[in-house]
Amino acid sequence: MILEAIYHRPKDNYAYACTEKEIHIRIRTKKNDIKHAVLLHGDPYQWEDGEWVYDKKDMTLTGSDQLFDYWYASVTPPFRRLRYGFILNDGNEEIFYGEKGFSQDSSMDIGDYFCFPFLNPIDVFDAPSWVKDTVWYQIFPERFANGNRDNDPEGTLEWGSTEPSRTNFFGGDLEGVTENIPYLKELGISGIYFTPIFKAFSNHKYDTIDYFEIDPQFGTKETLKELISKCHENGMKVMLDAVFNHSGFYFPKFQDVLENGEDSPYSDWFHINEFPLDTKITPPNYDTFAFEASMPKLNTENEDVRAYLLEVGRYWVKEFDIDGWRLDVANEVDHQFWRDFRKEVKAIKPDLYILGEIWHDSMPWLRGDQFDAVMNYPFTTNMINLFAKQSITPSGFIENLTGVIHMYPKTVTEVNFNLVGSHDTPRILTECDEDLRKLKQIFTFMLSFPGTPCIYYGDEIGMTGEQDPGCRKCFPWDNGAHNEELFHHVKKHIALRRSHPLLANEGNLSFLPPELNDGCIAFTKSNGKDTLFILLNCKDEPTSYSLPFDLKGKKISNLWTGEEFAAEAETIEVELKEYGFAILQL
Ligand code: ARE
Ligand code: CA
Repeated sequence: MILEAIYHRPKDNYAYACTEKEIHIRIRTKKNDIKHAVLLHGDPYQWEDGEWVYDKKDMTLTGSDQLFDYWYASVTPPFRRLRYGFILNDGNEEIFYGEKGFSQDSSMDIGDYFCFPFLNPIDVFDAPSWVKDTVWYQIFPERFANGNRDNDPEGTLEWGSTEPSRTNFFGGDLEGVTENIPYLKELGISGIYFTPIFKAFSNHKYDTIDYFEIDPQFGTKETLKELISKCHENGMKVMLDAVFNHSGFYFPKFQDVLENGEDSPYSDWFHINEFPLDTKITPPNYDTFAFEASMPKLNTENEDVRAYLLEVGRYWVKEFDIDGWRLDVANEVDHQFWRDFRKEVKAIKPDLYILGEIWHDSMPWLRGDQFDAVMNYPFTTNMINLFAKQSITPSGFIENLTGVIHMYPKTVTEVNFNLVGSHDTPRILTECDEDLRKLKQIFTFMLSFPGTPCIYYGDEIGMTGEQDPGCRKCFPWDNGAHNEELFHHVKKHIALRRSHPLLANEGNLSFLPPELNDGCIAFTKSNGKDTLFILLNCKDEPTSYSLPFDLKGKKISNLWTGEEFAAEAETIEVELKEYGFAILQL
């Protein structure tokens, strides 16, 4: 047994309250080392005749990444307190593992067990449950639709007449979105995430001038109200982008510091390293987002700044009834600020969704006191590497994704924001080298996988484009430019996800061993009663996949084609075309 590989910590992704009664415990061991894992658990205060009273529960192997296996058990301690340890067996020896280390037997002092002191309801991770059933659509407002030519900024170009550049404008606005709600409804969308809409200088609006105004190019507060109420009438949530890490260059308070230097009442609103400010040198002599002189970093430790930004957070929730905040560059703002932010906005709307933009391991922000979820870019990378570029194998993909899933509690994974592209990345069809078959598979996987999936505007009709600004083209409203086949593929998957909660966040996921067919990804979702089987052929040639279950006599439905058949033989072969897929109800 390789003891060095064994890891557990009684917090975060390894031990967490899943509901007000249930605690999930996980442990990591070396891959293929342990044959059997048991959780030994009891209440710390329950003793009989001087002996501690405990139970044992078999743990389930929930997956493996490159180096490790992950085991899981769920317990419902009657008094909400838990002491526990692990009995690990590799077929040769059995070892007990507790907080103080390893021992040959489990008769140790109660203080040597791991401790989950008390399940306090307030500490249960409580992301809004509607998110689990939401399919998002990300809109970059300048490029989705121009619904009002009167608000077009000076120099606006003809819609789609040329490639997007860092500085050009095409006139997209909020009315354009409102007009096209029927289109989104037809697709099956249930939430829209808007990149920033507040008054700013650039076409992307990440350089805020006024956090309390809608950019006049996009509309007015009235048009936003109208948009939100129409979205709500049509069963769509609305999430806005909060850019609190930095302001824009033309934010009046920054202009004041530029002008008055140390004498400005706002001199402490930013991180100034030296007065007077020099905007021409790289890096500037004040902290910024990246090295962008036009994006001075806000000092969120300053009380006035905190009060100001918290008011922004509250204002759009209270006055406009938005349903979510996406937080830009969330990992560069202090944790304390985000704790206050959560308290303030959730006090107004308890089921508001708080989504942090973090591209990396985000556990420290996902403990229930800050964000509900993060943008799941590790998911994106693996999706691209497998389905689009084939730079990793199906087994590598399964290992990596298993790692991502075990990086967070299950309660986080269910609401985590899965995307395959955004305004910050090349278009997914471009990543696929414009091979539609690959893109269809990507949608099949994303829309059958746990989490809350998001479609970047136009990906559903086959828009292309490189890294920004190329990925920010105008949505072509001429239907001739839409790939109808792709649109229907996405639409059908969204509908299927809605009618079969097992395709979304119900039940438990388990990948089938990739050795069964090294060109395929296969996984099941099961709630104990029903099981779905999802299969994708990642190869450029047809294949046949033998289901490793005894299904004789069972009725099987193909959810994609609607066919039903009774399994006559013990083994069933599923024939797949190149880049084909199947979704079966077993
Ligand atoms: C412009 C150019 C870019 C250029 C950049 C360099 O368009 O091509 O690379 O300048 O400074 C907004 C605009 C961008 C603009 C940028 C600066 O939308 O078009 O870029 O402002 O003017 C990291 C951060 C992450 C951030 C990305 C961009 O962690 O928070 O970089 N994303 C948000 C928004 C952006 C927005 C800003 C931040 C600024 O979503 O749209 O940009 O408000 C790795 C790293 C990540 C890194 C990621 C992408 O995976 O690990 O940390 O994200 O790459 O670079
Ligand atoms: Ca317009």
